[in-house]
Amino acid sequence: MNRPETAIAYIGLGSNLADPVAQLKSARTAIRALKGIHELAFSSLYYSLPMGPQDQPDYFNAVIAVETTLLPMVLLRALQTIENAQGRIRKTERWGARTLDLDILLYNDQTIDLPDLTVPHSGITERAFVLYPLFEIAPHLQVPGHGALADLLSQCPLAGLKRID
Ligand code: ROI
Repeated sequence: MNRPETAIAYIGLGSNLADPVAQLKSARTAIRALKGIHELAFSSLYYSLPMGPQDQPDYFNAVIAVETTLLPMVLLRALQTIENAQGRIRKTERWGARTLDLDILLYNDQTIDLPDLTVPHSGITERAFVLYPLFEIAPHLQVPGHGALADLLSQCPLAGLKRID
């Protein structure tokens, strides 16, 4: 039987509620337990100030690299199931606090523009809490449509981001 094709995907993790560090760690465990996913690398955890509304707790962020046989929308649904299992409540307010946010940042070198999924992630170029952990595990990445990750990072202020482990 043919082996299914694999892709390399980068997933951003963020949390600012209900013990964020524990949220990120259990999200990592849940991602690793998904069928059709193999972890390649997990960044340090980062402490970051909220982007968007400031009347919410500070965030913790990380990035995981995986090899996967899951197609992008299947991966997205699997990640949403993990978000929901960890108590994510989707509010109408945009950019509010959340127990767990899992975003597909990159999927191979694909550009995806679907109603529920934009890859590369639309905020990737201006988010220090995405660029720095991504750079830690994949310093030579090219971001489709945006050039070298290293160049994006050099133009992105740290904005209070701190590596914590
Ligand atoms: N701000 C930070 N620092 N980290 C996040 O993960 C994060 N996620 C979001 C918004 C609300 C945009 N702000 C964030 O979705």
